[in-house]
Amino acid sequence: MAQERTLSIIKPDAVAKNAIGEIESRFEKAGLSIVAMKMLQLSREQAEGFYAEHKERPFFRDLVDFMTSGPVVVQVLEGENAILANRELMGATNPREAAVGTIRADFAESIDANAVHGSDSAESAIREVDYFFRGDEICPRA
Ligand code: RTP
Ligand code: MG
Repeated sequence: MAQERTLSIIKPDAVAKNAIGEIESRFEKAGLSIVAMKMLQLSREQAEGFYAEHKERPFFRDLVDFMTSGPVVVQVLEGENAILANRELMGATNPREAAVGTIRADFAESIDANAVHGSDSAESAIREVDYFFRGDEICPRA
């Protein structure tokens, strides 16, 4: 299986409930390596640009309001099949539909405050990693 990189965000709800460490631990225990990370307070412009694919959707304003409501932690995860592996760790978008043991089942409150983001395709991962990190901010494992 190919080594991949994916962009992960710990959203404001999970940061507010002091779940950063537990969530990062799930990535590491699953064999994904954190090769870049930073904490940010997103501006509206940053959040709108990141979620530009959703700008015509009815939930877009709520999504931007939520993503700018407090600090987030953004990280690049690297490992075998990292994009799908991270999506499986996250669980379904709506925590009520998320499988037992997933991050969203354990930490998310609602479809809006749903704890984490993860890139959904190889193309998205490249765009999203580039959106938050310069090349020299990524530190691959030797
Ligand atoms: P994400 O992009 O945050 O990883 O989540 P996702 O792929 O599972 O879901 P996506 O369809 O990309 O939607 C992005 C975020 O928008 C919010 N959302 N609200 N009210 C709604 O129907 C609705 N649908 C989506 C969620 O917070 C979702 O994570
Ligand atoms: Mg998405």
